[in-house]
Amino acid sequence: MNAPLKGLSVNAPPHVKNEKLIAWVSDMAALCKPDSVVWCDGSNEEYDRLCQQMVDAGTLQRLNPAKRPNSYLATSDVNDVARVEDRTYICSEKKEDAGPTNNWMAPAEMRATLQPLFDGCMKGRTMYVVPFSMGPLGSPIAHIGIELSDSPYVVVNMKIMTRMGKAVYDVLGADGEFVPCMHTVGAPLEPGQKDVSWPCNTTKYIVHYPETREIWSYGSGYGGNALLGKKCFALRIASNMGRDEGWLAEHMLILGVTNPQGKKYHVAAAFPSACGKTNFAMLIPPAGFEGWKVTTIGDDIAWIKPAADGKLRAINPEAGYFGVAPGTNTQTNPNCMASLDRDVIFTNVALTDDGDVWWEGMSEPPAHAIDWQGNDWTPAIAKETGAKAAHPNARFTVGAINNPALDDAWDDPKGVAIDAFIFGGRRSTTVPLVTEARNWVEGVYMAATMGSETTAAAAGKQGVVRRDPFAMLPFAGYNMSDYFQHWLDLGTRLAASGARLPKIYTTNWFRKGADGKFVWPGYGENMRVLKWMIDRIEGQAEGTEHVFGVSPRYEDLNWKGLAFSAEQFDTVTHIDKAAWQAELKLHAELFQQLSHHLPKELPETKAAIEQRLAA
Ligand code: SAT
Ligand code: MN
Repeated sequence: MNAPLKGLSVNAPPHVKNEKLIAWVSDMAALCKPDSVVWCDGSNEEYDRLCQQMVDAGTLQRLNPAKRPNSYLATSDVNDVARVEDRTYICSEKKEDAGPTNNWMAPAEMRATLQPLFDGCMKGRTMYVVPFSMGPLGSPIAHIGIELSDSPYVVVNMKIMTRMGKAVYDVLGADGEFVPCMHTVGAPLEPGQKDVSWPCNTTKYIVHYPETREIWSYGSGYGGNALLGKKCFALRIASNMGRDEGWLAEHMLILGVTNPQGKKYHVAAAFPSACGKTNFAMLIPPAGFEGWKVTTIGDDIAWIKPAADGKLRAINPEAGYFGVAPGTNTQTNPNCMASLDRDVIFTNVALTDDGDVWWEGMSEPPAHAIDWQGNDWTPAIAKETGAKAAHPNARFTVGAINNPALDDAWDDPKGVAIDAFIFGGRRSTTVPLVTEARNWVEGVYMAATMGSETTAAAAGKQGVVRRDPFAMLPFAGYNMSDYFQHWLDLGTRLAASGARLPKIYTTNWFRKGADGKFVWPGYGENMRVLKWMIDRIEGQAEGTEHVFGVSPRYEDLNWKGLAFSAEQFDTVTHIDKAAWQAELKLHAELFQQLSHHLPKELPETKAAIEQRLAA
């Protein structure tokens, strides 16, 4: 519905009954001064129309329908290819509530900074009103957001990534709550000015006001900077809601695993961005695991609320996957490749001569392609210049319903009961393949001290180890130490209610051998580790206790169907005393940085590990 602006009237359609929403849209339209306001309905017609409009504008290219039906390629500006963590702010009233791991500015100061940037920022453009539910519509675990954006790319991605559309207004009603998500690419058009294919601004701000639960994003059209339901709402704002209301918003995939007897378990696993969460969530059990089944509930974010029975019930607040393309292939993730057969928006991959897509690690390189920056690309050029066909953070956006391994309960408003948590970092040394925490506190310690080598998902240098507590470093919307406390408190509360707490594990699939190559085969073979965890939950598997937990011995894993020697197993599991002494120094540095409100249980656990290490 295209509503030309008359004064400040934004012509809300009759099914929008929420006065607060209408007033906010009017205020924002007055501030941003778009040419028109469009209230999105989430229909397929709307999706098709906007995609066609972007094809005409050069933002999207339609892929060959014979190869990739109903799919598009978007290529972004070179300065807009990843999340910008140094431009991301948590603007709580008090600095200490944002904590030392977040950029902070006082809300009043930030509002004064953003005001002139947003003033007239949508001139010459359309402001889209995008209603969405994070989580199944009407689920007691779900929440509603409204994103205002001048990017049609954002609208079509939000349709795939969330439950987006008219039905949200029925749940919202006349006085329901919503999180206001304000987004602009920050590229107003003067009358007659020709648009570019990927408008954005070199100035970028990704801003969260936790107390008033607002998001303001300026200058980027890419991924987590612009699809505000994802990291901004479902993690940074929702972590604040969770702390206040006693639940968890986590950077976790959720999977179901069913054993040959038909018994089903649910696991939530946290890994930093671009560390294989989508692969793990879509894992296909390898040879030797006949009768086992893994199903996907979510691949990136989990909202977890304690139910009346003391169980932790989780939903995936999203409805699609915004996954990393490079490295994805029919060996590493066959279910993902099948999901991408049709109905996909690819961003920053290469275009082949037959109108299909290609990225590094997908298959044999094509003889020629157009790279993500629009240049000719051939294997020879790549060899000579190192040019990548696809950007390392190239993405696909696809609906969960395309996933052949989608769990039957993925859309269940009640969520699924979590049996285990996994925390996994990307470490080439030191951290063993898998360790079970002996209790909740030890598990929280493992998660809190997790380190990981950085990836292309965020702008900046790749491959340096940084502490990434709970894989939430760029996503925790409040003081990290208070977040640790929230986890500890939840454990105490659940235990007091007599509930059986989920077990907690850490994993590291990424240890390298002397030759610099990964030793653990990963992908489907991770099932061997997953089964050990399930057996532990059932009290049916042994392990060996060491300084910071329990790990399997070689004979505790099922090796049927895989040639992996005891020596190789030792390379990925052995605990090097000197390396751990150095590692614990890094934990000490982290605790120093987080000393404000750091729960005492964490240094106590560290002291116990040190004692065992010294013994
Ligand atoms: O760009 S996103 O933030 O959505 C992807 C990621 O970092 O996992
Ligand atoms: Mn992520």
